[in-house]
Amino acid sequence: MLNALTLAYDIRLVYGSAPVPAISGPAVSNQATIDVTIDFGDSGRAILPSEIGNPAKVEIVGGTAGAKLSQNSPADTVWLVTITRSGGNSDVNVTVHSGWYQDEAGNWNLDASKVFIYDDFAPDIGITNLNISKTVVGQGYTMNIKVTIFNYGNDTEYSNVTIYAGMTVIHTSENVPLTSSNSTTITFTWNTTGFARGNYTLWAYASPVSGEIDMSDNNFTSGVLKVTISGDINGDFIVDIYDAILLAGHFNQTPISPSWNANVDINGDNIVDIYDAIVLANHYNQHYP
Ligand SMILES: [Ca+2]
Ligand SMILES: [Ca+2]
Ligand SMILES: [Ca+2]
Repeated sequence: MLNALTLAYDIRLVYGSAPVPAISGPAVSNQATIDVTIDFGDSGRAILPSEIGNPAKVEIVGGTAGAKLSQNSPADTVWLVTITRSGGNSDVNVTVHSGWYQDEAGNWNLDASKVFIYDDFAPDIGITNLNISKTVVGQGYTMNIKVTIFNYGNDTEYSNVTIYAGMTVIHTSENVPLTSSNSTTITFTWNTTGFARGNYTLWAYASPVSGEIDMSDNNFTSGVLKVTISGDINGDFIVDIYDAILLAGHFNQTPISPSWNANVDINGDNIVDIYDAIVLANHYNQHYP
């Protein structure tokens, strides 16, 4: 008797209310797409792809529902769907309309709606380029690294920009002022003294500014830089005739020369001359390992 009463109470508790859909997603700034989770609040019925974006069912205004990213197995009652903004700049309103989705007890779902607001000038910065002056540098010599940051937002922002060689921090510029809708470039001369020979991935990171949401463009990776034996111009970690041929072929050249190659300018003084040849000669036949 007691068990039967408990069972009846449990049934009423579980099936007594209609499904309440929930719509959630990230705070939106100026992303072109947003990932929105639509939870139908009941596992009793699978949701069909045709019902997502249907004006009478799951209506999406101001954007286009893309492919479903995940589901709540086995029934598709929780959808994660990417919505692409119409024209890239409209607010997106997601509405689950009432009266089309029913739970096992025959109750219709309730209405739910959420607006994702587009802000064209939300705080957002991004690194747009990382330029290295050479791709092969003799151990102990210097090279220049330029990092370009763009401020997409409405206000002047300040960011700390950190440059890495592999996982090692080689430079930090703090509170770099970034004016609205403008690029800012910081230049850093890296002295490779003390860095082991080998390949380094150079990359930079700009710390997020207050209110920034889109962090995907706050780091930028360049190609690989070789720190090698001084005199190794072609980056094969041996100083030999092939490097000497390169040096001879670019002799007397400067950055305005049509075939200028910064890697040949071993000492980095913007001319390929006898001083580079002396460095090469001093390390001739050296190799690593
Ligand atoms: Ca950003
Ligand atoms: Ca070489
Ligand atoms: Ca030189």
